[in-house]
Amino acid sequence: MTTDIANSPVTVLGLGAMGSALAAALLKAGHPTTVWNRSPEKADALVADGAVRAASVTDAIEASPVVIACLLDYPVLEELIVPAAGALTGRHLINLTNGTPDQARALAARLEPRGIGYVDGGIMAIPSLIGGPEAFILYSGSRDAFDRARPALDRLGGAHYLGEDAGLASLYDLALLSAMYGMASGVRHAMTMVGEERAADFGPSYLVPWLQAMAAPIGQGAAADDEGSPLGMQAAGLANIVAASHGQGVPAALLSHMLTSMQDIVNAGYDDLLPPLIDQIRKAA
Ligand code: FVH
Repeated sequence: MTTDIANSPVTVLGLGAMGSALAAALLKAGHPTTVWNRSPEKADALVADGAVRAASVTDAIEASPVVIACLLDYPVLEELIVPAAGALTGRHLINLTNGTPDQARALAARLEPRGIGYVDGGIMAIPSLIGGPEAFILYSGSRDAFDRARPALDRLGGAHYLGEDAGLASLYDLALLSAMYGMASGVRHAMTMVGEERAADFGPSYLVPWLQAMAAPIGQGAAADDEGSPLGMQAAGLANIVAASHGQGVPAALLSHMLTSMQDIVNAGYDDLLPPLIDQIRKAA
């Protein structure tokens, strides 16, 4: 199928929290939208807004040149689309289901010989942000499929194409999520240190502005912790955080681990934290 797909039909497979948000954004932008979900009642609100409910995965695929899948995981995705691969031939599959780089590459290798343009995507947003300025989505895989689907993908959030390697979007997605979980664990630790009664003020007044300020240098190519902050000074400060955490009755396992590795790095005479830290993490793995 080689039609120009600007404002053309799009199918969404999977209407969980995220798939429903994607379909709603496409409908709002005026794309004729066909939807399919295992539990069909999840399509009710979208159908009321103009979506077409398909009776089967194959019917859903056949309705549109671009098929967006947003399911729980790869086993579910494969269980649904592999039997319907014949219908997918000549169409473009944009897979926004979370998975690993290897899963994405393996699926691309299975589908591409069948004439299916495969693009893997990593959604960097929560459902309520889809279609808004804060949402962005990473894509990699078939450039042709990405270009053809682009008008629809632009409706979902900023579209960033990373290259023909189908695993790259997943790699970046999971790396970004790992940073988010690292930050979340630090936030929980900080909140526990100050205690429940102070957390309501501490969070918005101090923690959020502090994290925003510390993120800014990363955007300029520097690690948040390297500018004007010698490692020896940081190691001493980290030891104080560990001691204060213990003083507050808060276990500091993660920080103790960081302190040990930072002290090792200082003792070894490094003045740049990142390369030896990456080496240490790789060795531990
Ligand atoms: N929600 C989020 O904030 C994140 C943001 C970043 C990207 N993730 C990924 O998006 C995928 C879908 O996430 P979701 O939030 O829509 O997840 P659920 O609401 O749990 O919906 C899951 C859908 O998968 C369907 N499903 C599950 N098992 C099966 C199965 N055996 N056969 C067919 N479909 C299945 C489920 O159907 P139903 O339960 O409604 O019948 C939903 O459509 C995910 O990869 C996130 O990591 C979201």
